[in-house]
Amino acid sequence: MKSIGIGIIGAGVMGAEHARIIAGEVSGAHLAAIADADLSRAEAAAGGAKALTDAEALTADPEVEAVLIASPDATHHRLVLAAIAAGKPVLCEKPLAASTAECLEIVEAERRAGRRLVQTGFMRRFDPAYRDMKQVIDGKGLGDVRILHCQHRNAAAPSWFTGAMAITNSLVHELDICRWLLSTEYTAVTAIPSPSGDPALFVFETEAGFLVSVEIFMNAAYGYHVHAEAVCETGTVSMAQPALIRSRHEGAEAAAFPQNWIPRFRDAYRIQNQAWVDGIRDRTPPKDASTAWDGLVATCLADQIVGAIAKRDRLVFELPPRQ
Ligand code: ISE
Repeated sequence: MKSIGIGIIGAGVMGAEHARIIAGEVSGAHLAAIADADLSRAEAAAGGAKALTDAEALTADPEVEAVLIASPDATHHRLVLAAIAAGKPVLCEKPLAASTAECLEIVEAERRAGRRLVQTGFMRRFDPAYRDMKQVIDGKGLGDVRILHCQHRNAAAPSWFTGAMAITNSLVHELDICRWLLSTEYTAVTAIPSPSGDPALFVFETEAGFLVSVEIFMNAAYGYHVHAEAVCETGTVSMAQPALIRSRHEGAEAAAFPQNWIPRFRDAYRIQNQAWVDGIRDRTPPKDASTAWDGLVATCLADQIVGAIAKRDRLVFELPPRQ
């Protein structure tokens, strides 16, 4: 079967990482082109592929059979719609779009196209640690889940990060992964920012009755650290610590934390991208992948949390009718 030509939009940190993965670590596909407003950045990530400045031209290029979007959040809506209009499968980095209304337009456009074209890049669903936890939870050997505790810490928020982005750009991962991990929907949240706003604590209620606690800490200083522990009826299951190696020296043990999420989720990105490519080749999207609807749910809940966080009251979520 012939190799699928992938076009990547955005050559920043994530776009360059996706280019590296598609070119070197994914079978059945190759990097056909990469576009970025900054041509030198696109060229640096392109290897031998085409480098462009025009995202629309990339999507229209006949050698580009599928599009991977890793450009700034605000551009996702327009670029996903363009890929759907061109009939090309699209993997869009989270968030799917900046508002619920924009996500609804995408869900509707995909419905009109008559086939699954959109995958939202919630890569944690492909992370081996989350997948192993889900297997234990679904196996019911520990009984039902009572509480899921999650920590999501970044070493330092980028300079362009706004307060709301702790929710729309970081908390969205927890919004997606916890409903996937626990196979339930959120019903309500109580959000409690610390006096300086960072970290913030969120306690979610779910349809199944489980509680989910989430700490979002954008400036945790010591490194990047994501952790989850499910407390079940007869035991707990949690992730091992995120460092890849552990060293012992002079009576002490040490394990280094990564500075950002890329080393921690390197396997997840590779497995996600391979599953996306395999799904295009088999015309069967990967079973666990986050759909356009899942992208909408995350953005819709995030929007409501941003609107309510200052009030500290319990917020009951509302979702548009499922399409
Ligand atoms: C970043 O944009 C990501 O997507 C990371 O996975 C997340 O952990 C981080 O908090 C976000 O800012």
